[in-house]
Parts: sequence; C-alpha cells; structure tokens
Amino acid sequence: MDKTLLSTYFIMGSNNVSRPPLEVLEEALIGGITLFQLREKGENALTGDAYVEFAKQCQSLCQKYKVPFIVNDDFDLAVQLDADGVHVGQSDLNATVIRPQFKGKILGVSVHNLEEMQNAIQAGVDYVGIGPVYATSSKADAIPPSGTKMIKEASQRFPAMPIVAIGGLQAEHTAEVLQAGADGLSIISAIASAEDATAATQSFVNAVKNI
Ligand code: 3NM
Repeated sequence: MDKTLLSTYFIMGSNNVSRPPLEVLEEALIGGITLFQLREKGENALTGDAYVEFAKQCQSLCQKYKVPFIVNDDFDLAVQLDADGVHVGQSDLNATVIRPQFKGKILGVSVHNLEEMQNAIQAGVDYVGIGPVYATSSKADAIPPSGTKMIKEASQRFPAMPIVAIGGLQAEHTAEVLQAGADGLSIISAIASAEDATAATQSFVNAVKNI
C-alpha cells in the first residue's frame, strides 16, 4: 500500500465523541486526515441497523473527501459495504482467513510483538498497528504502554512493512514516533475530543509535514 496513507489515520466510533459524530468526522476530513477507521466498540456502541446506517454515512463522507474508509474488526460489514479496508486485532478474525477473500483492499492488523508481526506479514497484511505507545483511555483492554521501543525493533527487523503507531498520541509526539520508524500516527481522542477537529487534525498534518 501507499505508506503515506498512514500518516494521519483517524479512528472513531460514535461513542468517542460528545458532539454529532458525522460533524466531527467531516471536520477531520476537512483538516486532512489520510485514512479513516470506523471503530464502533465498547459502551453505548451502535448495533444492528443503526450501526450499519452510521457506517454507510461515514463511508459516504469519506468518499466525498476521497479518503479511504476502513472498518474495524467487522469483516462481514467491510464486504457488505465494499469498504476500502478492514483492520483486525489479535482476537478478531485472522488475517490469513481474510486476505484471500479481500484482494486489492487494505488489510491492517494490530501487533504487540515481533512474532505477531511476523505472522501478520506472512498472512499478507498491508500494514501493522503498534501500540499503545502512551497511556490511552480509549481502549479498555489496552496492554501497558511501551513507548517507541516496539516500533524501533519492528521497523529495524521488518523495514518494508508499513507501521502505524497508536495509543495516547498527540501532535507533539509526531517527530518521536516517525523517527522511531513509524510511517504514521493513528489517533482517536486527540481529534475526536477536540473542540475543533479540523484544527486538531491540522496540527498532526503540519507536524508530519515538518519532519
Ligand atoms: N488500539 P487514543 S490503543 C484502538 O494499543 C486502540 O492496539 C490500541 O486511542 C493498541 O488515540 C487504542 O485516544 C486507542 O489513545 C487509541
């Protein structure tokens, strides 16, 4: 995949915001996010028809701004909506099962050690997510943060595999994370909770540009 798509990767579910979620997403798109992942998980997450309808609305907004639309975890929904990609964790449907049924689409996996990364590469994923870099309150079952250690090890061992960093990231972490070997930052709260998601996104976009 084109690694630059990972540079400012916004992730959001309807429960990550205290304003209308589509308003926040549109602000982030205007600000210049390069990829969007719908992650509808946890307390008060939408289900059933409301979930599918919300996903469709997010997808059409992304299409309007020509930003690829990725679905977290739910491969069936990704296929149903003809999404641009799917992102799975270690306890979700395995990438080796998804890959042959999802050719030409973006497939990302969260990894936490080099063995998981090796397996993801063998499965033919397009990128890996590594985190949490810093403490996060957006994922209840996140493992303890490990700074940029794993990103450094992973990028040295597997230099060709695109890496996106995740977990507690603010715009001021951009240089540190990219210099460690990541190709981009994925962000929930620093954009989703911002009063002005366009300005928050621009601070990430500008930080990446200035490296
Ligand atoms: N995955 P925020 S951390 C969705 O470590 C997710 O794999 C993580 O949200 C991992 O930017 C995380 O608000 C939450 O910290 C990131």
